[in-house]
Amino acid sequence: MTSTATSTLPQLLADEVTRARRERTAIDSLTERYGDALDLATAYQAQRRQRPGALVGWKLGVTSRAKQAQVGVDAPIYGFLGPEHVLDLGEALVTGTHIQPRCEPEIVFVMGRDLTGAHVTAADVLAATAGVTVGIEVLDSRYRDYRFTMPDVVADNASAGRFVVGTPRPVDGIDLRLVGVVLEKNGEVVATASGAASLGHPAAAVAWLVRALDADGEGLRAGDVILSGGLTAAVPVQPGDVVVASIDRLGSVELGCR
Ligand code: 0L1
Ligand code: MG
Repeated sequence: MTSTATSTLPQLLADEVTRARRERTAIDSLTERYGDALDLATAYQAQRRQRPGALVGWKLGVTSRAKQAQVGVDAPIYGFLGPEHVLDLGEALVTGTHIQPRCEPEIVFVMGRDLTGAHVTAADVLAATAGVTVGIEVLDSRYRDYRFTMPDVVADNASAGRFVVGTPRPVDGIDLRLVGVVLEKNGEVVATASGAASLGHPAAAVAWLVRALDADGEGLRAGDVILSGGLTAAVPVQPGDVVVASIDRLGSVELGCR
């Protein structure tokens, strides 16, 4: 464990969140303890210290009104996706490996080429996209009862847990604002939305991510998988649950829990 005498605040925060994740024990809001010292820039530094060597991609968070209302944060954030977050198609979610998992439907982009820049637009994102598909993100906040501030949740890698994605298809001819989204749990429809729920257009959400990364001299790489933001409120899951996300033109993906 890192000692307070020798560690910077971002490292202390990263250590606390990492321990909570490893021990599957929820912690109280870090903002309550660190106050104004835990600003957004410090939170992103803490997040960066948790990254694995190689990334699979990125996730947008809190991009829809439904999500903002659910967690009380009112602006988008981002997190990283590493190999440890990937669930294969047909692989069950073992809920006991998480603290308080919740599932939400996502429109997923797979990048066809690198994309960087401070002025990237939704059109630029679509031009750089190899394919789009449906996904389910499993969230798992390390904060008790999902009670957090914006810096808290950024330091916790935007509640990233696991994710599963369908088969990408070309985006040509699909208006991602208009695609209908249905989230089912155990055969019942629990939430609906359209693609426009994520910052007006899922590609606009990805453009926001590119601009945010650019501020730190980073960007998207060809092959990156991007979760463009939960389109509905997230639904809690427990062993025995089956969650299905269906998105018009993009297909369906199913996740069983045990
Ligand atoms: O992907 C998301 O929208 C989640 C970001 C963090 C908020 C949450 O834990 O629901
Ligand atoms: Mg999400």
